[in-house]
Order: sequence, then C-alpha cells, then structure tokens
Amino acid sequence: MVASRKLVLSLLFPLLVLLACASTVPQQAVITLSPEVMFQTIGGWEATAQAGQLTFRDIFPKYKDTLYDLTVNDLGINRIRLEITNGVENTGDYFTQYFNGQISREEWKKHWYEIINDNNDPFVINPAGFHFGSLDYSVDTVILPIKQRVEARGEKLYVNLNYVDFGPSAFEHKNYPEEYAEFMLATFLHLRDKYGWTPDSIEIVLEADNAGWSGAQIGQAIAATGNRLKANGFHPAFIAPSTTNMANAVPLFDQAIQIPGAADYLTDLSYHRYGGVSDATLQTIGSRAIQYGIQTAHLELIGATYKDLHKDLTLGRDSSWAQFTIAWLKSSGIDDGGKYYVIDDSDPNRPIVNLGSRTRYLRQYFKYVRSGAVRILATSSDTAFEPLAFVNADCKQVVVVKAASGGSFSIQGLPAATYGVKYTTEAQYDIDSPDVTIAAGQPLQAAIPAAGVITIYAKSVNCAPLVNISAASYRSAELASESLVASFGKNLAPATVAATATPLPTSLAGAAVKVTDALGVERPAPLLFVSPQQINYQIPPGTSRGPAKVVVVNGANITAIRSATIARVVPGLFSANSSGAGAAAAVALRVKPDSSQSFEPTIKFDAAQGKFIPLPIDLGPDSGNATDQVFLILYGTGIRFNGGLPMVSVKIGDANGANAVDAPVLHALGLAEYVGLDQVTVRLPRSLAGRGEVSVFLSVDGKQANPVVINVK
Ligand SMILES: [Ca+2]
Ligand SMILES: [Ca+2]
Repeated sequence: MVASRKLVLSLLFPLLVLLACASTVPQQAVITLSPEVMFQTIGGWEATAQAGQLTFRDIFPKYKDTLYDLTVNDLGINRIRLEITNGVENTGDYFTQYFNGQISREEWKKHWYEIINDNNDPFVINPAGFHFGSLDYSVDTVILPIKQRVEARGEKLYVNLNYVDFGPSAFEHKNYPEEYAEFMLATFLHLRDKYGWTPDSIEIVLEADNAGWSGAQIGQAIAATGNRLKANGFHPAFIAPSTTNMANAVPLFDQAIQIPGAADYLTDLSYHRYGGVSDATLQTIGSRAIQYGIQTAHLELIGATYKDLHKDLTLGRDSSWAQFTIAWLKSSGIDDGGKYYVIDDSDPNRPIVNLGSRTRYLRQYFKYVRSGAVRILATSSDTAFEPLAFVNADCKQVVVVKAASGGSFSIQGLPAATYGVKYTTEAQYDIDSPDVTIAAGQPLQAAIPAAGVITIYAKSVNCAPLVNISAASYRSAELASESLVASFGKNLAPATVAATATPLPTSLAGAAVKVTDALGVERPAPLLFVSPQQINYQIPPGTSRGPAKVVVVNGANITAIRSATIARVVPGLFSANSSGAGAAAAVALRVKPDSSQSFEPTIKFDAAQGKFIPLPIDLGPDSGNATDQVFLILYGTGIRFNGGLPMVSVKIGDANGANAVDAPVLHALGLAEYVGLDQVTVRLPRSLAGRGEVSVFLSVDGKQANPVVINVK
C-alpha cells in the first residue's frame, strides 16, 4: 500500500510542479506556419444576385451605388450566383408581363418552373422559345455594376450561373440531358451576344435534394452540357450537387461522377449547411476534393457565421464560400444572416446601408484573402486561437485567427515584412492595432481583447507575383500537361543560366520549380532556362488536370508561389519573336510530283525593321496532277493530348478571321526529341495563292490558339 502510494505521489509530483508553473507563468500561444504544406486555392467569396432590385424598385436606386461600392471594395465579394429559373424556356414571357404591370407577382410565379419545350429537337434552338428578361434584369442591375467595380480593382468577377428547379413541370430538363444542354447553350449564346461574356461556371441545380434530382440526372446533365458547350467554344466550370443537406452532397456526387463524361467536366463539389452538418461529413467532402482533383464550395446557409466559414475552409478545404444574398430591406426582413447587408429604410428617401451582424466577422476573411490565394499549414499550441494562413497571388501572406477568448499569441514562420493587424469582437468592429514589422526568422506578436476574429496581413510585398503563361502563346488562363511554360517574377534565380543537355535539369543556379497537382503530388519541373525575372520550364509529365500550384524555390526559400489550372489541352503556337504574335515559327515542306521533298524557311529577320517578317511561301504553278504539294509545319505547345485529328482544325484567313479557308490537318503531336514541343502539320490549300500575309487560326478540342502570321505568294 505504502509503496504504491509513494509511486502515485512520485508520478503526481512532476505533474503538480508543471501545473504550478503553468498557473504562475502562462504559456503564450504560438501559431506556426509551414508554407511548404499547401492545401486548396481560393476561388471566390460568393453572393447571390439579390439586392432588392426587383422587389424594391423604387428605393433600390437610392442605395445601390453605396451598397455595391461596399460589397466589392470593403467586404470583398468577387463571385456572384446568377440564378436562372428553368421556366425561362417557355412560350410565354411572363417576367416582362409582370415587370410591365400586366400580371401579378403570384401569376408570374406560377410560371417560374413551367418548362415548355422550344421544339422537339434538343439540337435546334428556337430562339422564340426562351425569354431571358428576368436573367437580363439581374445582369443589368447587379452583375454589371459589380463586375465594373471588381475589374476596377484589377480583379475578375466570377459569375456562377445557377439553374433553379423548385417546381414540377409536364416537361422536365432533368429527364432529357440533351435538353438541359440546349437550355444552357441557349443561355450562353444569349449572354455572349448581348453582353460579350459568358458565365465562369454552371451550378447544375440549386439544392438537388430539394429539387428532386438524382445523382445520375446530375451526371448526365454535366456530361451532355460539357460536350455541347465545348463544341461551341465554351469551357465553364461545373458545380454540383449543392444539396440543402450537407450529408446528401457526397452520395449524390458519387453517383454523378460515375456517369460517363461527368468527370471530364465536374470541377466543384458544392453543398449547403441546412442539415446533416458534421465534422466527419465535412472531412469526407474535403477528401473527395483530393481524390478527384476538384474543388469544394459551401454555397448557402441563412445565418452562416465565421465559425462555419472557418471550418469549411479547414475541414472541407473549400475554395469558394457563400452566406447567401447581397442585401434586403430592414422593413421586410430581420438581420438573419441571409444577406450580407441590411438596408435601413426607416427613411425611404435616405436608405442606410448596414453590415449584417455576422458579415462583420466574415469581412475579416473575405477582404484580405483574395482569389488565387493558396492556403498553407498553420498550427496552434492553444485551441483558443485557431489559425488559417494563406499566401495571396501577389505573395502577400495573411493569417486569420478565430479567437475563442481574448489573449495574445505569436506567429512563427512569417516572412520579413510589415504587417497590418485588424480585429473584430462583439463590442468592437474593424479595430486596427499598430502595424508590426518583423525581420527574417522573427516571430510576430499580436493580441485581441475578447473573442472574435483577428487578421494579420502583409502590407509590403515579400516576393513579386509570379505570372505563368504558355511559352508559346503568352496567354495564361490555363496551362497544359507537359507544355512549355514561361513564368515571370522577381528574384526568381540568382543568375541567368540555360540548360545545355537533355534530360533537362530540375535545378539551375540553385533555382527550382515545383508543381503540385490537384491530387497533391509535387513534381520538380524540367528547366530550360532561369534568370532573375523569368524561368522557362515544362509542366512535369504526370501532372493531373485541375487546380495546381507552382512554387519557385531558391535553395530552401520560396521566392514565388502561384495557383494554376492544368488542362489536357491549351494550344499555343510559337511565333518567330517568341511573343505569341507575329510571324509564325514554322517551316514549309514542298513535295514535288516526283515525291522529292524540300524544307523552306517561312521567316527571315529584317534588320531594317528590326523584326522577323514572314517570307512568301510559293505554292508553285497549278499543273493539275503535277502540282507541288506544300505543307506548313507549325510549332507549338499544349497540343499533344488532343482528342484526335477530328478535334484539330486550322483555318487560314484575314487577321480578323474573315475569308478563311480550311487547311487539312495531317498531324498534331508531340516531338519526342524536344521537351514539351508539339508540331502541327497542315496542307496549304491552293486557294490561298496570292493572298500575301494571312493569319493561321488553330483550334484544338474546341480551344483557340493564338493566331500567327504567314505569307502566301
Ligand atoms: Ca428545348
Ligand atoms: Ca430545341
């Protein structure tokens, strides 16, 4: 007995000492950043295009400008849900009748989900069978003013077109995937023709579990619409299943992704938080993102708070997030977290725009973490301070800490810079602490007086933004597997060095490029050339399509980081001056009637003009069967994984695309002997003879390459 009590005491004693020390010398919380561990890339902070523009048509003009200025520039909304009811496909234009006062709102509402097929052919659009008045009204009153404000910041508004089906109809798109595809194509064509842009994404159906859509119907709609839009030159993202109940999202997603073709287009697993909410479900959603190389998004909860947002960004690995709508009038609704702003209309002549009580905290994230930011690992020694850390596309790091109580903490691992510190608590909103400047390796100290959210954000730039573009086209929307890429930045490498042998090195002058693909696999990129301002490299073979990250390192230091989207095909053609424009980097191949072959240059450097000019290609005299055949060999990148020759076309015509003729394509493939270089061979039609300078338009899998110029004698 005595011995065992002694043992217990001897075990307890060190513990008691530890506890005593802890109570007299409180351990400060330490947050540690590990930028080498990266998670999702942030897409956008979404709001539904609902600001009272239709219901309160008389008051709306009095607050809209202030509201939109705040929505974009203060809160940081950069993505809008543009809803389209399926009753847009109908013989009647009920919105216009309602808008003009001819029918009541109740009468209009009866037709919201009533679909009358435009005709019996899902491949022939009858324009009279679609009425886009309600969609256009949302575009005119919400999308356009917000788009203009987002673009004034040098950013891009992401428009998410969301199909709404909350009522039965004798005819249903969900039963006919090609009819759904036609509906979306008609909408895209309408928006393109009227406004000059098309949506960035299609959210297949709002609350699939509420609307009675099966996973198979979702998958079929995605496959049919993806194919149809691609064939028409549109490449939106696809978002599904946006279930009301979080627990329904994964089962519906799992069914949808099994439908042949759906996985080619489905980019985002989406959910709402109205039921079925659990950490385990959220983690399953996050793990689907890794498994399929896709993104995740929480897209609606009336009453959603920063605690939901924090969890969604952490466990769910969300790239995009929404509470719900932009604004509503106070006289018609309470501050229920269903709108970011509540408009105080006590004096209807002087409405006042107020932040919703929950929005105050959301702003601590939205305003500082911008589209393209990469989330990096942040751990905390104290559960009272839960951190999230990001590297923005402009390299500015942000740490957002959810504090369960007041207190101070230090952050280890931030780069040397000056940081702003801002917090919001129940009692205090948007309070600035003094800026903090730290040297390399130094921790940053911060404090918050009570529970709330505190944001630490770099004010100075620690590295130059990295711009990744096709080395051929000099365009940047997407990068193709195995393609050649040029990245521009600052201090990327200590010296200018080019690779001299193959296989290409993965480190030059101490600089290296690492590409982490959607599946989380990091690969070193083969390097062609490094310099302080530019690095040319190949997207490593094996990189999966989907969201990826490109990190430039110099020894152990990250010098630049940037998100990218990897696609199978992103055609780019090299031009002679390597700018993506002007004379084509090409050669002509002449095959004489006796089958003898000769290569001829198609460019020369004109010293007087100081640039490459296209040399006239001589198609020779027309001698019937004895005429020379002349082929044009173009060099490019991002072409090799094309869907076969029927998916590759070349048109040659005027610079504006007019008077173009088809040039039959013989090959479109990768060159084994040159890393990342692809070749497209076409026969030059005789009808081009005498045209002089003409532009070459290459299309691969529905995607256009940069036009390049040749000269035909
Ligand atoms: Ca139809
Ligand atoms: Ca039709």
